[in-house]
Amino acid sequence: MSDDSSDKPGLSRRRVLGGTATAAALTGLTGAGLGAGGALLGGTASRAQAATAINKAEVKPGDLDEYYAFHSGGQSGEVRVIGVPSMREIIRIPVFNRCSATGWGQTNESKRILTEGLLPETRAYVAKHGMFHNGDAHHPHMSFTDGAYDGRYIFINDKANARIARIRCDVMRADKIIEIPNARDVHGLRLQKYPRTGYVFFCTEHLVPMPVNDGTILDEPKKYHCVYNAVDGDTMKMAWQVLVDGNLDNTDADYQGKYAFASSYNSEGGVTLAEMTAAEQDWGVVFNIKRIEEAVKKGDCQIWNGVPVVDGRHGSPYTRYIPVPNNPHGCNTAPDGIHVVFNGKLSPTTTVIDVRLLDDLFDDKLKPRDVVVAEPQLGLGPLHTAFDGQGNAFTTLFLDSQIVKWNIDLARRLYKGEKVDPILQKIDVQYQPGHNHASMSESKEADGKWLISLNKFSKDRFLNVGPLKPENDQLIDISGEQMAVVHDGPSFAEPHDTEIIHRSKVNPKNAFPRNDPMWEDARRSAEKDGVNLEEAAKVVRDGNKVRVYMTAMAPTFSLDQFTVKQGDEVTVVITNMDDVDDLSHGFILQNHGICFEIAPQATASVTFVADRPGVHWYYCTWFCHALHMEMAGRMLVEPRGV
Ligand code: K7E
Ligand code: CUA
Ligand code: CA
Repeated sequence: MSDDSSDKPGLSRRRVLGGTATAAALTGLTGAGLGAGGALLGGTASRAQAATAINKAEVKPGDLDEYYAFHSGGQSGEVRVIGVPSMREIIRIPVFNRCSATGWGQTNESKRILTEGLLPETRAYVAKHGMFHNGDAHHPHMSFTDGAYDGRYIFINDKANARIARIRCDVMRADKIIEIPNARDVHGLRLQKYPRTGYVFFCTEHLVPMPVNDGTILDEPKKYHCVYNAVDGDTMKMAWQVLVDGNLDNTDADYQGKYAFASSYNSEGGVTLAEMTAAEQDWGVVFNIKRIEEAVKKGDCQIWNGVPVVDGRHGSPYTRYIPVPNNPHGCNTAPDGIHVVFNGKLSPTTTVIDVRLLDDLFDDKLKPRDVVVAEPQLGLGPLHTAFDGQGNAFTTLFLDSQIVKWNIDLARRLYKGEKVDPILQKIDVQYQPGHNHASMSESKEADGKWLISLNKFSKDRFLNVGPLKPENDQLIDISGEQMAVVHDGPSFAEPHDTEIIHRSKVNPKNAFPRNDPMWEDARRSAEKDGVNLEEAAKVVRDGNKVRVYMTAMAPTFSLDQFTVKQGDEVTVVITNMDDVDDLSHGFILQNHGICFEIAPQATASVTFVADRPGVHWYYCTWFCHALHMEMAGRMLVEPRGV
């Protein structure tokens, strides 16, 4: 261990945990090293091996990556698209945030998507106090058909404001965002794998009064609840909720379309750290999808704010609670379609269940702990597990700052009493990993090539940028016997989760289809005004509302000026008639806080009040032509009363 260990993040984190965690959970914590800080090669991988791996990770200028990684953006509210193995950030997809470059959160098209799925009381709140411009995006997951990624959508949660979003992979834009009734947050999110997505499953994490949280119940935690949720991914409408005991954290689903799983770290139903860590064990919850669907159909549920809510607390036919030590976190289904891993967090173990035993569990032929088939001791702070599709698992050890590679079959044999060691290798990562993800890992096509470790601290790994440091997304070659770290990638607040998906699965378009539903509103308003969006160069006055229609075609806007009166509510609608690859235009209106992007063949619009008499230039923001600087025009605002 290095000599400056007193200020290592891992140790201070341990101190935090040490305050209230149970003695059992802390046994051995103080002896744990943080890993040899700065060492490129972890564990036992040889230097030669690592050099070959680094070679493999090189993507030469002009060459394309083999995989897309979709990173969540944490509290930045966005999704980022990364190329693997180069780890180059390729683009950002604004989702729950406000994006200055694209105008997401400002254009009428994005505002409709951001508001139409809000619950009535939230809509009233934002109408009064302004739009939410933040989100806490944790779990991006691509839709499945028959257990394989199908390239249609990425779904992602907003833990901050209880929303889930759907991103269309054909254009890499969010097209639906909904707020979840009866809850105050959304954390773990995974998708139905079979026969297809299908359901978007997700957890609510923080206990709140349900179904009404209006102040009539305040400091009475015994009356708080969490629910497990299913949304129909095609319609983005709530399908059902299941009331549970305790809280829920992360989730996953099986490959048979029968069961979904969630971890709970707060079986105690506590509201303080001390209460939430009081028990030695919490649980993993298994949800019986067929039974829940039947209950909804035959009405064995209550309707809370329009959602059928099935009572899945202890003793119900809809759930089973499997005791799991201790404040478990990640919940991961293996690509073998058989094993589900709950990661112990405060316990140095992961708990593995076998989905083939679940029918008997629900028929009460087995007890909850009978479906546990392995519980290997892996190291300190296991949070999440990824898989290589060859029977091996890779678990992040937050406190040890390591990834541990272990074999599921060996872990089963150890559990049965054989003298075997399931741990194949431990490798240091820098530092403190949360999620990890292996290429194609959450699908039946897991291919065991690359692993990304999303580390929460970068500390000394990059040039010092002041008190706020980036996270460190490390790329690890897992194709050989031994893992090797091959790349450090700084990233801004804060990828929690990622998916590495082969490029053959993702087929984005180079231009929007002209009839895209995204600007249906603009098209309808244009039709009413007798304007053809594709040829528009027209100002339509309607009382004090003015609609300005123009096209953008490098290097001109079809209107190089328009005149309005002070106080007019002005809507500028622009259609990009260029259909060349990579030819976006943009529109900035000076001194009005307005900027948005118009992708090839897209229409985008913004509405504002022209309350500043005078000359205001607008100009194109996306470099589009040698005469890009000249792609501009003037808005002339006549003073009121003229
Ligand atoms: Cu572990 Cu939100 Cu999946 Cu963070 S969660 S690490
Ligand atoms: Cu159009 Cu720059
Ligand atoms: Ca607990």
